Amino acid sequence: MADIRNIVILTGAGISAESGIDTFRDAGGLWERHRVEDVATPEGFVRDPELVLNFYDMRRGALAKVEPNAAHEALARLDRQWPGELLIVTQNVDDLHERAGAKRVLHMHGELKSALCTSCETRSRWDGPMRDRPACPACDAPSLRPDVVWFGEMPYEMDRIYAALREADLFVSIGTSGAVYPAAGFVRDARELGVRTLELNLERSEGSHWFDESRQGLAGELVPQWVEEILL
Ligand code: BJW
Repeated sequence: MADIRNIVILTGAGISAESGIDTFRDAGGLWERHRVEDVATPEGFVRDPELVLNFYDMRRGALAKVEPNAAHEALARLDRQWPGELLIVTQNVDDLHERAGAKRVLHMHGELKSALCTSCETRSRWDGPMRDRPACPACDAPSLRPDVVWFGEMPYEMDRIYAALREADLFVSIGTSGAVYPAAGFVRDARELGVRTLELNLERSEGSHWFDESRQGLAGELVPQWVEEILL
């Protein structure tokens, strides 16, 4: 590991599963109980805003009942102690990386605790519900939507992510099925750039064969083990 200086870590729903947050595509996951087209597309929001606002109000409210787990804690420790560049790119809209203490975190699919105004496009910190159509803190219009990235929308800060990948020596993917692009393509982007790649996931994912190494198990066990190894 002595030759590794810069690290990009991609996290997905699997890292928060042991905290009690549902994943999307596992048995019993969110997409078994809610139609993606209804709750995670701009068209679904236009069709039935109340359904979508309720879905995200429910998930925002559930955040108060969960805590970061050993995997979030281990990444926060890595963030504190790693002397090189480090970027935790999370697809998750929860705030568990931050609550564990990680600072170098980028939410490529947005955040539950953020509101996006469809009138003035301002992003505002948001803790409460949205179903009662509160006013935008910036322009006062009752036009807030969840500040999350739905299918067909552009994820946040792609330039910064690709810049970090270009400078990286190691790319680590944790708890993601590799079913959703562009995140699912990062492993191939990394390989083309000559970056070493490691997957930590409960089971082999759709893109496991692209990784130099793939370890299977619970994030709460695999991530602390890997952090111990890399900090040695
Ligand atoms: C554990 C564990 C434990 C469980 N320990 N592991 C055809 C081909 C290619 C692309 C497309 C295509 N048609 C359309 C597209 C584009 C589309 C896409 O990818 N579609 C696919 C369905 C094919 N993508 C988009 O539209 C994106 N935008 C876009 O592409 O813009 C254009 C662009 C072009 C070029 C460059 C850049 C941009 C936007 C995607 C937005 C995704 N949004 C969501 C909802 C966000 C808000 C919300 O949370 O509600 O993001 S969908 C959902 O999936 C959410 C997640 O972030 C994302 C990924 O899911 P994730 O995290 O991988 O969860 P799961 O459940 O799938 O997997 C969990 C894994 O954990 C499993 O493997 C378990 O085994 C494991 N696990 N417990 C360790 N304890």
